[in-house]
Amino acid sequence: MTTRLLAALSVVLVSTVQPAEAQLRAELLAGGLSQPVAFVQDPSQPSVQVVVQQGGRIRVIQNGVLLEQDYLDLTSQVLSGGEQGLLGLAFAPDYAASRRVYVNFTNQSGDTVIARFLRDATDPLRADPATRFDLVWPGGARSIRQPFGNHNGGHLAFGPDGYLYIGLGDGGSGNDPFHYAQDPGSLLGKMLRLDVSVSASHPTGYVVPPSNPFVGQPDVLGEIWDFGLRNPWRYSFDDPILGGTGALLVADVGQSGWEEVNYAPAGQGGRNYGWRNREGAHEYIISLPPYFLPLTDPIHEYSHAVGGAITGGFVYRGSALGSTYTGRYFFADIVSNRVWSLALSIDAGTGEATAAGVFEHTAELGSGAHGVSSFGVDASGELYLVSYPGAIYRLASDVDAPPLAVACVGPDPFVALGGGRCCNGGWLPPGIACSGEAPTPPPPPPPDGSACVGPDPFVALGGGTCCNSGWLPPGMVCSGGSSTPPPSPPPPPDGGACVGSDPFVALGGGTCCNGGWLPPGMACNGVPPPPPPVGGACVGSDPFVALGGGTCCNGGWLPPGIACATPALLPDTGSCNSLLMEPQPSRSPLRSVAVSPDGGVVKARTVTAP
Ligand SMILES: [Ca+2]
Repeated sequence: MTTRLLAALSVVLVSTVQPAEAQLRAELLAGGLSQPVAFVQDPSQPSVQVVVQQGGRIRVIQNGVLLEQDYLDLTSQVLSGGEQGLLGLAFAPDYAASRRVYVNFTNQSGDTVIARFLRDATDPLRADPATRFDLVWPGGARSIRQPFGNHNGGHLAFGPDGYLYIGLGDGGSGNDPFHYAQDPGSLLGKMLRLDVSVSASHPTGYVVPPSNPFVGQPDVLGEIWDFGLRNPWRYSFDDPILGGTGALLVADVGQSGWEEVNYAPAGQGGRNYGWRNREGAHEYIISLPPYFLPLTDPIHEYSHAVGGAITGGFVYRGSALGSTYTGRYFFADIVSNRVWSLALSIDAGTGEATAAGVFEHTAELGSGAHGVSSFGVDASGELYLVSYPGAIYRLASDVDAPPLAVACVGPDPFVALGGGRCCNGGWLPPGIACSGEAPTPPPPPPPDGSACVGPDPFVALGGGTCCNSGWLPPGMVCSGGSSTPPPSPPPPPDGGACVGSDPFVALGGGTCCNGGWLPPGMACNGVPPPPPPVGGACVGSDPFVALGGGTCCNGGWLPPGIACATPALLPDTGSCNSLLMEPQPSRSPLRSVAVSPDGGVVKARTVTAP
């Protein structure tokens, strides 16, 4: 079976069905952590991840082992507690070469710093604290003023476009009292997009990408990518390197009633996610207008009867959970200790998504669902839970993910081969595994009624094929589309036995010579053949049994009542073949004809092939 054929048989589906229950489990990767808030893959070393602790330490996990030595310790520079602290980290996409890593923390003044460090020049498991450079913001400050202690955002992530995305909360208090999230002159309550691939000596550490959506509008800060966020607590890109779409998903923590997930197709900025004019998809405080319309509603929201503060995760693009979970977005609520995933139904024309099939995983994840402050993804796309009480868990599948419950269209095309297998909506031939399962053995021969009756009549030609209760001669293909040729018999050994029965019996008997039959009278390797029996033996069984029994006469069968004439020598040339096999096209009658020595047909049998 060719790869091409298998590919043609495969059907790619987007799952909108709910996964079976109790499929996932949380495997402890590392414990002993203090208030972890992020788990980030080192892009230069697949076996290394770092864990961001809110108090200021950045830990190293190498090959699943938490190391003693920190990647970086910013404890003395961080104001931590409540929603403040060291909150986010992102490695530059070119980290292996540039050694650049970015962190987001609350400084001792309570303001937000985005600082760049370089990996140590000699130790790949450390950052060099002496290389700190704080990005310089419009107006010249090296930090972003936070009017209140809460709603600092804190996440950092590079997009597929190579730009650094910084999610900032509305500055705090409650209900965004200064309407910052709709203020075009404030960085607060926004998603920012920066190009940080500037030289080491660049005075601000970044430039505004000229393609940012509000560049050229004098009243709007060019750094702004999106408006209307309250406290974006974790966002991610559906990673194209792992097969994702590049979309941006932003979880935004709600105020009084609604937690929300926002979605934008790849490269689609300039959106207004609504806060504080809306909370979730609900009109909220409208005493001041939004900066611009339209407002973009979340693709998913849940009420405070369900949870109290959302933690955004990732679109799953790994393999350990099985294809059932591919493309599902995972998220959690750190207040109610719950974890869910949802399916994304993506419009092929617009790239916009709608959410469907929300499924809760809380019970099956056990303690892994407790206090999820963040999610992480490793180099293979596998998903991790960051549990704020102090542990990292890896998501795993409790059982092999079952095939999707999608029926196959049309009849099984492999019936003639013993029966195919319906796999995720497509037919597989016998013996081919479905979705990583062990191959199933071909089914047993078909039951009576479809099995072929009697022995293979084509043994002398190398062996026939049983096809839908009829025998086909060698070289003919059984209907059903298989191009697999029937097995051919092994060649006889030199000087070996001949295959099948003597085709020259009616002429008096051939000679088996080096694996082939010679007609009567021919010598094998100079050795004369034995003389034929006097009168000649008759071929096969008596065809006149039903009439009372025939007579064998000079090698042929005579019907009852006919006397055998004086024995005579058989002709020494075979103008008539003793046994005639007529290859026929498939679905045509096959005729096996025995011819008497004098040329008369004494027996004819028809086998019908379908
Ligand atoms: Ca919103």
